Amino acid sequence: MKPDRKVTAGADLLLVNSPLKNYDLSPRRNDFTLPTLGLGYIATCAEQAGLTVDVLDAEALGLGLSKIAALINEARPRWVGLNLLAPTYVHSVKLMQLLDPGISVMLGGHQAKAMPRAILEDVRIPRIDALVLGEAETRVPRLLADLKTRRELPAVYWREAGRAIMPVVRAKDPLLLAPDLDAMPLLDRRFLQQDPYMDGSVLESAMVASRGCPFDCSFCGAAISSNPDVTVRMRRPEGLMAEVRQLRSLYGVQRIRFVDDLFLANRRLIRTTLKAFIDESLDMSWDATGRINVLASAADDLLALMSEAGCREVALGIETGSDRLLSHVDKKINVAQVIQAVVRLCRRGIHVKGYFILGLPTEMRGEHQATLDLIRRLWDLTEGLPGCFRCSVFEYRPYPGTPDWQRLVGAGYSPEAMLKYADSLDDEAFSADRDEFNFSTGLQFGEVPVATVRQNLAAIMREQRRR
Ligand code: B12
Ligand code: SF4
Repeated sequence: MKPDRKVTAGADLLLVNSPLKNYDLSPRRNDFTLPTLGLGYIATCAEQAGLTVDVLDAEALGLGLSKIAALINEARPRWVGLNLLAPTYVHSVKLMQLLDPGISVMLGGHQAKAMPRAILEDVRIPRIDALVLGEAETRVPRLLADLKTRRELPAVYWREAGRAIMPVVRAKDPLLLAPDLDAMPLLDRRFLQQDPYMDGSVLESAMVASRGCPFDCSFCGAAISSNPDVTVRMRRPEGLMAEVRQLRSLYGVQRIRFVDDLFLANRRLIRTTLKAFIDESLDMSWDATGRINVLASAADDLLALMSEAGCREVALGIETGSDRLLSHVDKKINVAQVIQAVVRLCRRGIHVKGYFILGLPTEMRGEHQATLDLIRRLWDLTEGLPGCFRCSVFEYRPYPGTPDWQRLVGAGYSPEAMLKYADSLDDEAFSADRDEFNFSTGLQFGEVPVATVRQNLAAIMREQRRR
């Protein structure tokens, strides 16, 4: 815990990020996780509305369930709010069973949005006073102020007398579902456990520059077809720069990590934003996510502008080395574009982190090998360039609320089996910093057996580490 932070007693709302594992049973091996920005934003907005709020990031703190429950019950907030994600759901359920029955329970996050009815009908959960779908900053303060408003608020459900109550309420005010990012207060970092964070000798903070994604990648919980309520919004450069300046002046932050899906994909706003960075002359660097299709064909002067504006590393979803699979997952890119984008960025001195998925549904052996080959090829092609290429490889896991989910259910996979996780590898490739991604459903979705997927994943990450 930050040394000066204790869980606030008697708060209106205590937001809890459930841990990925029950750390009562074995200690956490990571010492860093990105901050829970979503919970931080809800807390910032609720506090501004005059409520007392706290955030307990149990993953960052490596807390086990009994310890979390003890902290909550001792602090006795009026409400507890839990951020449900597929792999942490089971822990959240256990946690709710340990809570003092006098504490009201609010649920939200991607899993709550993906399967609200199943959650409301999950008899293992003792009580659900509000389940909020989607971005919650504007609705949570209203719920806390007066529970009766849950009948008037759009996309808020609950359980009453053992029954799921899911009224259809039209959003009279569109901001209730998609808050105006430029009108929102700047994120109060006191609510974040490990942010700013000292990465080696550089003080780093995470930021969100946009929300929503117009793409429809089949494995992704942010895909547009699964989130028809989400409008794509990019923060205006003035607001972004105000936050950057604040991070610089309050904490001395030297590097920003934009964690949103598409910081560099918005062709309309990106130039103005980059120019704002340059005009501020803040002497800060930043990392961001981008899209291959945009960066492969971007004008040279845009790449030059990125570099001048302090861009250090771009994270790109490459996913696979097979054009057929790229098309199957609806990635809207091809391997030639991947190579073009990576080489162009590295030539400019911008590092690239490529995300890859092994074991995607329908992946054939040759396609699996093509992904491993593409990683090695990108290492070779960028050897000696001013920017470096590195890979971050994951085993495929299907999540509810993704376009893949229905396809897989239709293909005969059971939802229960797809949501059952076990730790997967005991390998140095997964030591400490990647432990949070080291779990698996154990299900085979392509031609390559799961054991081989895991072996190859560990081997390529070991190779990456040695480089
Ligand atoms: C940055 C990020 C991370 C960061 C930070 C995670 C965090 N705890 O916030 C890191 C790298 C640590 C991470 C880890 C994981 N992530 Co992640 N992550 C993201 C990413 C790219 C952006 C999240 C973000 O900050 N969005 C901006 C904020 C403002 O939005 P938000 O977090 O969604 O929060 C809003 C609403 O969801 C809602 N809300 C959220 N929580 C709550 C709680 C309550 C009570 C209420 C009322 C509302 C509410 O209100 C918030 C404000 O508007 C998303 C993709 C995406 N576009 O969402 C994936 C995503 C959320 N991650 C995902 C997953 C699976 C994980 C991991 C489980 C990965 C893993 N290990 O396999 C872990 C979980 C770690 C943990 N428990 O902390 C999935 C979730 C799918 C699902 N159905 O569960 C997503 C959608 C990506 C995907 N694969 O499709 N992640
Ligand atoms: S993987 Fe990236 S581009 Fe694709 S839908 Fe998800 S956030 Fe959008």
